[in-house]
Amino acid sequence: MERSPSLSQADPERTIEFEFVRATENAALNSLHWLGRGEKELADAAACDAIYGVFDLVDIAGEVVIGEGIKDNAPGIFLGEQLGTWRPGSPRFDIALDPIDGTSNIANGMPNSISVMAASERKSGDSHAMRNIPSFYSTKLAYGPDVVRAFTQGMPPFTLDDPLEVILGRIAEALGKRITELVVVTMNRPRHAEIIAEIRKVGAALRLITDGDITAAVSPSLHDSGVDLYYGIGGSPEGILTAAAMKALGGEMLLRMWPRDEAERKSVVDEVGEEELSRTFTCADLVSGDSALFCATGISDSPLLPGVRLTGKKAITHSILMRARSRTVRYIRAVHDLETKTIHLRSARSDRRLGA
Ligand code: VTB
Repeated sequence: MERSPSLSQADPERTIEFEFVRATENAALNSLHWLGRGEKELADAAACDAIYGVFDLVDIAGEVVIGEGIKDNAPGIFLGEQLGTWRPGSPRFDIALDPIDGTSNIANGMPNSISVMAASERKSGDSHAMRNIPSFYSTKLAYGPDVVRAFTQGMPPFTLDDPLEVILGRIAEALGKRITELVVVTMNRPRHAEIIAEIRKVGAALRLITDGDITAAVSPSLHDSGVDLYYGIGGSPEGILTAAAMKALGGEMLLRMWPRDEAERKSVVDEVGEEELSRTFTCADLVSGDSALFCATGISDSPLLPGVRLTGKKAITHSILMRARSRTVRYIRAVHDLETKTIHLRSARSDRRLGA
């Protein structure tokens, strides 16, 4: 009798997803030493080393389609790099990653840094499942599933060009709140001066953060985050990672490229054309297909996840792991025994023993 393929063959995401948690856990554990030491590049390098180290031992054929480095001008895992062993028969994944979102935060010992990865399975013949947005920054507006539901039930849609008063009015209507009860998060930046003034004028509460807009944009989609809307101009690659999470959480994000100056505007137009530049992308445009997994581990505390806790000879990590196909969201609290736990690093000849 011919046996049907096992679930892990038919849907390799189901088992491979746990390797992604190992990777972000190890990135968090390996970079923790750099918390508050003013060395953001060394923190980033430690996180990258751990991610490479995990995937050097995992049978996938992963291609980095959204990497870092270019944006931050830092050491990093770059676009086009391969992760995994690429052994024949290994499942093919497009990978987006930010080994540390919030490197300045970690360097300054501040909250809001996570290690984060997303992936999408690429079946043979498929083109890239994740879109690469060529501008350095994008405008992003992210809201949760209750607002999405209100739209499907007939609430008039809003666009990125609507005044914030209209947008906040609709969000409040969808959530059954008054505008004054809404909480909006944005990064504290001079480029947000107008947005900040407008939100205050309309009367919503504003939480200003220094960095890390993936956790900020995902938080309206989490019930207990206390955040109703994320709005602001932040990194474009971070937007793709956010989109993968949104697909699993049922929230939505509108994203439009925001060139910094005329020169960037021109280079974006040359690359993708005027129409793409002014287009508003939704999460389904940014991560197409039904396969998306998103995984993050807290390094320092954020609305999404607590940071790493060190308690004597143990380290406790908190991760979130989710898949768009099943929409299962797992919160994984892992207790690592520092006397036995080792981390495989690409750079080292032998595995790093954390407690040593
Ligand atoms: C943004 C944001 C990131 O860095 O890219 C930001 O998306 C950089 O903003 O989450 P500035 O150029 O204004 O400093 C993060 O906050 C962290 O990488």
